Amino acid sequence: MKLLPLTTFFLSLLCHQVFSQKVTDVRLNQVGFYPGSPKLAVVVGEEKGPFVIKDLKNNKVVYKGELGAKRTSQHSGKTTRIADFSEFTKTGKYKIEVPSLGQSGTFEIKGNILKPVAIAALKGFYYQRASTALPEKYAGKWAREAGHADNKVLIHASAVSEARPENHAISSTKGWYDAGDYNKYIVNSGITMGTLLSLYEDYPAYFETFNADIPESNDAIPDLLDEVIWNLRWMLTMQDPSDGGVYHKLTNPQFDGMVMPDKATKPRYVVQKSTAATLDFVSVMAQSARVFKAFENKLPGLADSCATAAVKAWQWSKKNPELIYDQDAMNKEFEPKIVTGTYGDKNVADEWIWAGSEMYALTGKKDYLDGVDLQLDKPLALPGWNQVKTLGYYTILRASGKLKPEGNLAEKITEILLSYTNGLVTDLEKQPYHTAMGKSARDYAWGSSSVAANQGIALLYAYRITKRPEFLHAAMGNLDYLLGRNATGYSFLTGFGTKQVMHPHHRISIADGVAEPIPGLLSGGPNPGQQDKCTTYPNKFADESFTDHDCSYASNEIAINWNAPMVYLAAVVDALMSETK
Ligand code: 9MR
Ligand code: 9MR
Repeated sequence: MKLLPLTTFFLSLLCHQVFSQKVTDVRLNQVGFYPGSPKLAVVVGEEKGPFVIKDLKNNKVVYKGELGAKRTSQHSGKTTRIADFSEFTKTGKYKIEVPSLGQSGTFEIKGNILKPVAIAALKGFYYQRASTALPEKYAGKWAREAGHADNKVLIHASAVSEARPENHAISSTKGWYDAGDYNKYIVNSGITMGTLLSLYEDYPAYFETFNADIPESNDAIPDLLDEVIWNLRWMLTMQDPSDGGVYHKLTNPQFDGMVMPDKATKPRYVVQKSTAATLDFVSVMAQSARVFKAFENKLPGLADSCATAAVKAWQWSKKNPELIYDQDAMNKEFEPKIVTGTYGDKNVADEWIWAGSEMYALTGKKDYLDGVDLQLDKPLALPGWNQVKTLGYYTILRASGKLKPEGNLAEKITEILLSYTNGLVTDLEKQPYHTAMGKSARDYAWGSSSVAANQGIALLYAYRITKRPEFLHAAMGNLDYLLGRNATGYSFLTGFGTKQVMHPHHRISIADGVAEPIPGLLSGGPNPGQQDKCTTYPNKFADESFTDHDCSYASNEIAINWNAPMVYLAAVVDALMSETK
């Protein structure tokens, strides 16, 4: 008799554990779907179904379906089956249940369902702003003091020029913190800005009514561009006025501790100039010059300043066509030694393609492409901080109507793009999560979430050109991946989903004393490299190698170059799905 309560206790503990583990075995986009979205959930394990959808209002079954055929993951060998409920279009809040197995997180079906996702992901950049306080009015419980004024940044010994000797102080305020750390890196700003500016150029109308509730929200410039300007102003300060070259980064010698920005007060430096940084700068300035021309009366002179900066940086690059940032070599020669993120790109052929394309699109002068190998005989390369040629391709495609490039340049680029995206949409019905993301184990590199998002963008360009629905649907599938339809069961965007990332490697989220991390930040995602050596990874399967622990900078950091394609993907899917509603 006496033992009974204890047995019951253990039994209920056991049940609870089994139940809470199984809950996550029914996986789907934990935010939800447009009425017209394809709607898939993935059931992990040997369970054969059927599945039901229950209305959260009254727990009544509103839809019944059968699970699809068995699929086997190429990464873990695990079994999955698809629950396809695309034909269910009724707005409301629901969960999926596989009676003998468990339930999914909750989700919603409604118009504009992903707009809050796009807005939060853009607002994530606001939370990354350096050199400013974030008042409660905009930052809510994540309000914080100003950090990193960066108005007295020192010239590192590697970066001296005649007018700027060692330890000379320059002002290099504003910009976004790169990631979980507080440094500001030009190379990574390059792709980030390129992605956000392209989003504006591709879908300007959508941003007329897109309010991220930032201090500039009422200023008659789209919030997307207001946010971009915060980093643009910083980037402009990173050019040495004497020769047009651009410093590779602005950084502490060593990473700060896990403290709030206002407590991180160690000296900061700009280090040597590099061709990768300078060409990325050219691209961003040329694209900004184009975009801000239309806002001349609100931002007098900005477009011209950007154009001038772009030309000067281009000229420097012509004189220094391959000056690689080699941090180890630099540290052998100069003090203090710099050990923060390197972004040490050893091949700048792709930076030349991007910069040449942006200058061409800005000026209409084809000579900017002369002498640049456009690599038209090579396959598409997915954009990443060290691979930017495709950003140039996107710009040529966008500008081709206006500029009419000679020969068949736009046709050729279209061919390269479609050959890549046709590959992405092939054999989806064999994939364990029915996503383009993860077909190849190589997709799971450091920052794999940005691979999913950038594949999504490529698919959206392909959709724009061909109007073939499978491209749009595969882009949406990758968005579903990011929001929970994946082998970890997590939604990778902080603040969203029933199984949220709570402990990103992000100094502000760690140090601010608020339980929830800063919202709208995209976690890096699975990375079997496990370079952080955290001991909390569940296993080494490529698609599961993720740990929601703040030790994990290799799988659970956040970064601006990952957030930008998230903004793009969510915003464009919302723009397109709201049109078709
Ligand atoms: O916090 C740093 C993170 O932003 C970087 O991505 C990562 C890799 O460069 O490094 C992190 O800093 C760690 C450092 O490399 C080693 N010591 C512990 C630091 C904090 O975890
Ligand atoms: O995103 C970068 C990844 O591709 C590299 O493999 C990794 C190691 O060099 O660095 C990542 O970038 C980090 C940067 O160096 C410092 N800030 C945090 C970035 C994201 O982890």
